[in-house]
Amino acid sequence: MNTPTRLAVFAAGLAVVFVGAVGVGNAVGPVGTAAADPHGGGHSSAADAEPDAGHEGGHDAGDAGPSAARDTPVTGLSVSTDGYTLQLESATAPVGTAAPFAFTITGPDGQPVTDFTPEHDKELHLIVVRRDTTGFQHVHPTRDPAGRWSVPLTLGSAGAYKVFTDFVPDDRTDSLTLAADFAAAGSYEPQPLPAVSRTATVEDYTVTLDGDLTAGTLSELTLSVSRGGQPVTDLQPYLAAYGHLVALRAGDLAYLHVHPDGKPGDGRTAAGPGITFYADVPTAGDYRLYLDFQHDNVVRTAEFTATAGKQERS
Ligand SMILES: [Cu+2]
Repeated sequence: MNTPTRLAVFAAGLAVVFVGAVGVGNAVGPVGTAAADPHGGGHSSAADAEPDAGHEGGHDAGDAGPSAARDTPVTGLSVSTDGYTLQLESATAPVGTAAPFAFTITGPDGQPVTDFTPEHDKELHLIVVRRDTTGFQHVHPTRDPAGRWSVPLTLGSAGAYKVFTDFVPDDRTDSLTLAADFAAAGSYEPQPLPAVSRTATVEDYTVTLDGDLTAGTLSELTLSVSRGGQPVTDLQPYLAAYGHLVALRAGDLAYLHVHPDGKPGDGRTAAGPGITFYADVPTAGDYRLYLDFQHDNVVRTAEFTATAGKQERS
């Protein structure tokens, strides 16, 4: 879909939400009073202005909610939601050796799900991270016809881990994020959250972060990649984008939905140095950001700590 068409579709979606909010207001009173809030239009305009808001990730316009202050859903804290459940085959994993990490996603009928709508070239994205935000891995398991997923996983250290699965069952249009805990036995030395920083280095690359996270909005972030002081302008497409950004909330590792702005080959998205994203930020506070980007045929991850500010109410 081209941008004007998408904006038109999104506007139509907003209209439906607004009408729905009025209806709720009339029916139940205080719950719907947000629809009459004179600031309502101003608050929703932040989402309105973003060309990709609510599209790339398959969000429906209902995410904006009926309330005037945008109420970003918190995701990635539940092992089961909307009838879908993440079932790990084992709650433990070894350290220092590649071992198969296996699981199923069961659907509302209790059976393993076997029909998924690919998102960013994959049916399912798996994120593994230690509870202290270290040891991040973003991998892509393979599924057998019965719905069992597996991926070789090598953990670098012992500790309490969290795993996220991000996928779109084919009877839905929006992605689901289910999460579960597992543990790797051994001596565990938890690390403090690294300090807030706008630069990160990975091997001989430096990545800088521009833009600010703001609670309750789609926040625009641009991450710029340089190598040896020179901007990198030949990033390689990786999973249908020049970069993939995962953002986790410090404290509980809630999982933010992040949408890239543009995609390789769309005629407007450059292959670096900047990669732009819109992050759906639920609350103020600290977040850990992980950028996967590919250059010279290697995928690397740059990590940042960033603080989301409170939403300004004018
Ligand atoms: Cu992925």
